[in-house]
Amino acid sequence: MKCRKCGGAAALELRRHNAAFCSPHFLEFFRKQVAEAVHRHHMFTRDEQIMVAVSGGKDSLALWDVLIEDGYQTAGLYLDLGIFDYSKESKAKCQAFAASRGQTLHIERVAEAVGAPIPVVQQATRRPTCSACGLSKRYLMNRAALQHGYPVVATGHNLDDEAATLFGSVMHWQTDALPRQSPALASTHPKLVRRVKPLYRLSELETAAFAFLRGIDYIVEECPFAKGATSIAHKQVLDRLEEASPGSKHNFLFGFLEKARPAFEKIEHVELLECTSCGQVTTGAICAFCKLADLVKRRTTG
Ligand code: Q46
Ligand code: ZN
Ligand code: ZN
Repeated sequence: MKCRKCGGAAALELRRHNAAFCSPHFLEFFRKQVAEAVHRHHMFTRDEQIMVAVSGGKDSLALWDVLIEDGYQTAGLYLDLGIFDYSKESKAKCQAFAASRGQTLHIERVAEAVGAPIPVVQQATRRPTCSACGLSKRYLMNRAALQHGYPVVATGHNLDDEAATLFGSVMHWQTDALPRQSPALASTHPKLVRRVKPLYRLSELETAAFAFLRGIDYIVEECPFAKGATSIAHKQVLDRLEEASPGSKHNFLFGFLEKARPAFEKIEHVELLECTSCGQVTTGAICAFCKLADLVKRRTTG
């Protein structure tokens, strides 16, 4: 197989693009896809400070690497979920990455904000671990960005993640989730920062290859709670489709973004209020995060 660009020996075949690249041209392809995402969705400018949410995994560290190399002003945000050794190791990877590139890494401890680490939160609430975890992550990302003055948070969600989330929302016809499925969510309130996903055009395999070729030291193990998550089952279904017909994930996600999403967008108009307890944006009187923290407090003390 030959590189599409230079005709040299290809290191990687991208079936959905019907192309193969040598290592340098794959890195170039990857960076161009990120630049295209940033440009197309007006994600951020070179004058803005970008907060990159990093988990220590390949996707978020690959994203941070691309943005640093491209000359953007960035800082990392690591959310310490308190999930046993997984959190310790992933934090160490983020700290080492930030130090090696001379970048600032902000760290937020979930245990401090919610009152307990995620495994204890799960026991206290008896709800699926990922639901309390996801809620806490979204809340703390926004709060940290506001506190430190970043107008935008970038996350490492890739094409596989986005296609799986869309699949889950469609499976259950969560029509309120569909308009929020987007590579870039604008700020709709002074206390909500923009949220962007510059890797949405790149597959998990491609980010893994990029991280490997760039020599990024990331945590390979997944969060121990990921195993039972339904999103994994959705990913497996899509993997089988992709295997049989390369480009399926891309067509599913991009077709939705271009053709279907606008229809759902129109029906979403919710009034945004400020939580009477913490001041963050919510649709009720007390935000879901404060309710969670209150529940954890009641169930873990007393
Ligand atoms: S960290 Fe949290 Fe994920 Fe672990 S508990 Fe679930 S949501 S799987 S991306
Ligand atoms: Zn080449
Ligand atoms: Zn609140």
